[in-house]
Amino acid sequence: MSNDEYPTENPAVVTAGLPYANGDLHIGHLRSYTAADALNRALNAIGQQSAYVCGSDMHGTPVAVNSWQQGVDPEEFALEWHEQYEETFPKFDVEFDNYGHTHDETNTELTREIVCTLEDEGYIYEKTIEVAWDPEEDQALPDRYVEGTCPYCGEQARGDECDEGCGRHLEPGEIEDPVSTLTGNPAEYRKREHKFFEVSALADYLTEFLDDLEGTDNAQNQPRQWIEEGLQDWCITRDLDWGIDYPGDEAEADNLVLYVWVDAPIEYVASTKQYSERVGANTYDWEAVWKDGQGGVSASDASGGSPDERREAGGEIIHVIGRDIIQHHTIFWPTMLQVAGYNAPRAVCATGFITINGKGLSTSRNRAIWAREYLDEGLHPDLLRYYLTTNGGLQQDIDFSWEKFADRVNGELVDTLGNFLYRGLLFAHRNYGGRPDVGVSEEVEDRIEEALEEFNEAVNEYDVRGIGTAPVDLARFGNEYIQRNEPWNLVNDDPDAAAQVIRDCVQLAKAIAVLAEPVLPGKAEAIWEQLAEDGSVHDAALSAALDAPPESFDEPTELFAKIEDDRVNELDAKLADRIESTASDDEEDANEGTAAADADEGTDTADDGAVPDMEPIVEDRISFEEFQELDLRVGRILSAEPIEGADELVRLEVDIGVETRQIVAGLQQLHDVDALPDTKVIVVANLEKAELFGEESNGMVLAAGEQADLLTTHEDAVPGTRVR
Ligand code: B3M
Ligand code: ZN
Repeated sequence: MSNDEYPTENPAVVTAGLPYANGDLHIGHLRSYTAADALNRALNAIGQQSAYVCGSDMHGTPVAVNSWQQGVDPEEFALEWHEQYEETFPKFDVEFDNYGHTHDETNTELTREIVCTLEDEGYIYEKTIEVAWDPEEDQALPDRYVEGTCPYCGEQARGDECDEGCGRHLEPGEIEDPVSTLTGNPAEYRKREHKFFEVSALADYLTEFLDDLEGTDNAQNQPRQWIEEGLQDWCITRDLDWGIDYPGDEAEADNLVLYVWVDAPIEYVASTKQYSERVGANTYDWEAVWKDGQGGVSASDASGGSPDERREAGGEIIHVIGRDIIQHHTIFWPTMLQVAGYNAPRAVCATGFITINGKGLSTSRNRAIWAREYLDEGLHPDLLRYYLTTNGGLQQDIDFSWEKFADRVNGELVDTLGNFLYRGLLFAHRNYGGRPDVGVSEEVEDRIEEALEEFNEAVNEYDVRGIGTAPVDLARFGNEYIQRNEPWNLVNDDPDAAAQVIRDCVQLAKAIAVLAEPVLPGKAEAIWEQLAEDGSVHDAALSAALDAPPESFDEPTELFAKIEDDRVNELDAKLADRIESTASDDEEDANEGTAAADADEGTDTADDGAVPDMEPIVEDRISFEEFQELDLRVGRILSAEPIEGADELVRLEVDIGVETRQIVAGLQQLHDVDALPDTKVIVVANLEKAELFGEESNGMVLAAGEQADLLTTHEDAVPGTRVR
């Protein structure tokens, strides 16, 4: 790793993608905000100075279209949502050091300043392009004002993003067969002059930047592919009256506003600046983070120096985002920062998506778990924080169901964590009035040290799941330790031994509190209080895990309660009712019917009539949910080589978008091995790894029948696309 380990000498900033101020928050949002919050808390715990900043994204068509639909002024509309977010985040203990918004003065000024620098540095040019136009409304149709077909993958796309297909950013005019979302009319094209940022001139810089970038693999691999395919310049203005005006001469700027993706990430800087101004630069210096150590460099100096050199002088910038906005954070944003003379991000961590009961989260269908509704159910925020951050790695998709949620809460938080703490502390209180007066045993001290080391490693690897499971793993050890030593049998016969075991449990409880703080901040504070500790666990350093807890404390209470089956059923029924009453179900049912019919037809095509040697269809049906557990991806074979000594096997390198896999497949006799590279295949990505002829096989390539007829795709689905 070319970067220093955390904690470093430099201040860090953790950011989370800005929510568009246009609707209720749901678990899709909360996933990123809780992960980034946990990461920031964990960085602080290991001694890294770090601030967590964010803000509402007020501009762009996501706000303009929604406010227009409701007949309200976009500013008023966005501010209302902004205020609601400010209230909601703390309820989930998502504790920003600063939460601003993109329409405030700090961001507006900084954005104009940065755009002027891009101009001064010669990276902005004007070009006449054709933009979509609604003839009836006689207005331009930027971004979400049009829908059409993605030119890259053929899926239905929404304005500037292919949200249901390949996920790419779409430039104005790129969407095919555009239809106005205002009137439903096919859009026309009009010529308009727009400003472009010359991203294509920065390909070498970006390649170097990506080599140093930390975070999740997808945030490095996807942009590499885009660079390889050739970077386009980026249109940074829109014909819209909601946004930050393009700076400079009014007449020249011709009523153009900046594209929302210009001013949105600048809010990361603006929000850090506001924090710094509030607490004072001596406490936290935004310029030390975003500009070079000495308070910034001029833009012309900035183009020199590798990203690594520049970053080392500045702070540790860590972005946590959803995977649909990788392109904005690894192509557009770093090039803007570079030309404007700001430091490069150190890490981009891109989280996977969330499905609900196996189906895509859909706000319009009401298929979501809403933040407010979750709280209204009286469920503790830490439960959801734990579920969302530890369900899988950051990159993995999460399928939420109340049943799975309850299983994890009951198994890990109630049975393991809560059970250990309650039995250990209750025994301690009843028999010793608190902590027995002996030292911690070597075994337990070593185990705690090991847990702290693992936690430190997890932080350094941006492994939020590892951060969250650390306290549960320690509690698991605690349960096993108490069970193995049976202090209840020792109290009378061997009081010293009993005191030792309980002393160890009390220390484990304290270590658990410290380790739990990032993901379970509310519950960690409750453990801290049960131990009668001074101050707050939120200020405790990791090393406090080994300091002796107070000698006396009160009788503990149970920290977690089981979520019973009845409650799960009730929550499920409410969710189902809600989705149903939001209608649009008819349409979905119809679609499902078609899919089933297609599958039936499929079995007929094998032969005309008689179906020799066909395996009968397996009788046992699986649920849609079970099917969804298969992670099938489009892959592209990069290389294929026969494996020596194995007549049938070939070793494939397969690009599956998020990463490249080595897969061993029995294709040698049935295919021309040299012709395999570049073939698109379907890969079972979450199959257990296997070893074949000493070679690791990490996944499986799907093929039909004796001839291993490889499954492929017929359109342009890019590697990594999920097959459903
Ligand atoms: N407002 C929301 C999204 O596309 C968008 C993020 C901005 S981050 C600078 O997920
Ligand atoms: Zn697409």
